[in-house]
Amino acid sequence: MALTLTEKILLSHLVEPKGALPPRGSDIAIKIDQTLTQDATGTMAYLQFETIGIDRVKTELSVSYIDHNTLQEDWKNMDDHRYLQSIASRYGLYFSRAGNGICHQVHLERFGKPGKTLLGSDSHTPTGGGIGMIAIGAGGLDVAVAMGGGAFHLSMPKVIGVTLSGTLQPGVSAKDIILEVLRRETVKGGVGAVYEYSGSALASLTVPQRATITNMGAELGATCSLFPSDTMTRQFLKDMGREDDFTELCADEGAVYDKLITIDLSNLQPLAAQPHSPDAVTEISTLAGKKVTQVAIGSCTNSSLADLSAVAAIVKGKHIAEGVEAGISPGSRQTLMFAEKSGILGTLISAGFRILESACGPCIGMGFAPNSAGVSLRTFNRNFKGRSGTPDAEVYLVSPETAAYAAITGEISDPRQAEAFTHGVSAPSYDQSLVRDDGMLIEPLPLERALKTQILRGPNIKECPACPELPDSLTLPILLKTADNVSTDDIMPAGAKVLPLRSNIPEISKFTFSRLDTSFYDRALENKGCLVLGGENYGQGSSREHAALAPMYLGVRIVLVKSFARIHKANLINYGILPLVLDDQSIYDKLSQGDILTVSNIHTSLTTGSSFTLERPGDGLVFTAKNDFDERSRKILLSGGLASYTRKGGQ
Ligand code: MIC
Ligand code: SF4
Repeated sequence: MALTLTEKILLSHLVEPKGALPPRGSDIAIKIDQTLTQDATGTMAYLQFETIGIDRVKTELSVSYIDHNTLQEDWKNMDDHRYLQSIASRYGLYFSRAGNGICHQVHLERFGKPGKTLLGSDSHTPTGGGIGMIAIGAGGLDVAVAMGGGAFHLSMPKVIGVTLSGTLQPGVSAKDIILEVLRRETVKGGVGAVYEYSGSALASLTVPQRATITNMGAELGATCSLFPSDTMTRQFLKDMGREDDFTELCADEGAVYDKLITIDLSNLQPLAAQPHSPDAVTEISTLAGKKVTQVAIGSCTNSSLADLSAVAAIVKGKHIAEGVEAGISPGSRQTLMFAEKSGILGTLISAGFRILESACGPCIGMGFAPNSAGVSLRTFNRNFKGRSGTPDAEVYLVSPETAAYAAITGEISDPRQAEAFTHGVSAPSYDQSLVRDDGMLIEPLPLERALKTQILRGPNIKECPACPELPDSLTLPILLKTADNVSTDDIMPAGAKVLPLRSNIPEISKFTFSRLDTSFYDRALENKGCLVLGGENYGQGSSREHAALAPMYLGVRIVLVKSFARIHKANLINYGILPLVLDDQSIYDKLSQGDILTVSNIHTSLTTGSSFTLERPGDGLVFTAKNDFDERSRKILLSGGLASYTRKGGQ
């Protein structure tokens, strides 16, 4: 049978069921070849990994990156960095030091390999799909299990084919392609699916451009996105000095897709995602003339050398408009070094760009917040309200070309009108292979030396709290009722104030739901056990398991919603919180904050697979919630979370 590329890679890594891929939606387990973690999720992942009790990671390659917590307003983050470095030395991981760049870009440049599987404790791990990998984001605990040699469990995804034809007009770029997909598919359109790209346009799409698309595929809620491995992939790997890592990979002729999308790149317009959702996409022409106060270029979506060079071509000889602050964070130190060598950096500095660190920086609210009620154009992937650090800022997600043109004009305008495109001024040409830099990567130590490494634990690193077991029956108040599309940023914000507390659950839990309801923490402490009611796509966005861990710590036992985002649902299960989906969505409107609900026979439902029955004792309203868990998830919930399930010998 003709297979999609997704099916081929999954089949070659299939651990369960044996032999053949099951129907879409069934539970599968796959072998993980590579893992990555970053520092904001890494400490919890490695605290869990340490409890597995093995001497060395069992993957082909595991890398620990420092890229999120680099503001370091006090000792806490550097303590975390030192803990993570000592863990990497002790357990045989590569360590990417602070300053080396954003995990996804560095991984693509230095480690990504076509046909391999990658699991990362960051939701943008699917960036690796740009180089032909099945690269999936997950909670830190799942990544810890994979480092210990355990398989990764997921639902057999649908495969959505995206056929790209034509050629991008000058001034229109890869970011506009993924914005177009988001406009059509929405932030929940990709749940349970892999987007697999093909078509004649691929011949002109480089790996960094493809990686922009697979990176922001995370905003579709997709499991991952995937490009074939072809001559463009070979060229990229050659530039990176890793041609030996190349393998040619594509879907079989006649492969069957669950759905097909076609985009003619020649007709694509420059686009923007408007506040406050990555799928609120419109044409730049509809926003033309809007004054801009800030421009930020960078993040794991758009910080490659090609992106910086496109920006340089547009701003060369010009100056950032008065009233605009513009900053740029190169995605990797290698990119920064090359930008310096090729003159790109000089052009950017002359134009007035502030050169920020090679790190996540403003994307996760670590500095460079916009002014109050400011209009910020960002080349990033998320514009959830308040994520920039300024609650009333309007954040638009755009291409580097659109951002650069706005930086010099001071307003949103069509980048195709930039001189660089109207007068055919091309971006500086460069031979990327001139700079390859592994100087800030520390290689794994040989076992004998590794075993002698002492783990360095700072005082902010607190143990991960244990999960309570789920009783057979629970009577709980609805402590919070939320709207649709609540993101993990709403459940557990990031930013300069909160991120340094990622290794300390008691402290970070004080910020739980603080964006939605500042009284939640105190009310949760008073209630000692509660339920959260959510709408559609609950838990979209980041993979941070703190959005499950902190609610668990505060006594949230059940989250009842219309629908979940994939990673967050898995994190809730891993931390023993029962994630329930309403059978009848109209019940949501009948329930209010403050209502008391009883769920009985939880153990029977988890054992037999029957639906859950809930009752509002006040007026006798009875309704059901789906039992849509696979067998392993049910066992994890019965064991009181993944850590306890694993300790009891569960796989
Ligand atoms: C994000 O972009 O929201 C983050 C910060 O990279 C998160 C991870 C985290 O919260 O640490 C993600 O995307 O998973
Ligand atoms: Fe970092 Fe932003 Fe990418 Fe998350 S989305 S990994 S914060 S650059």
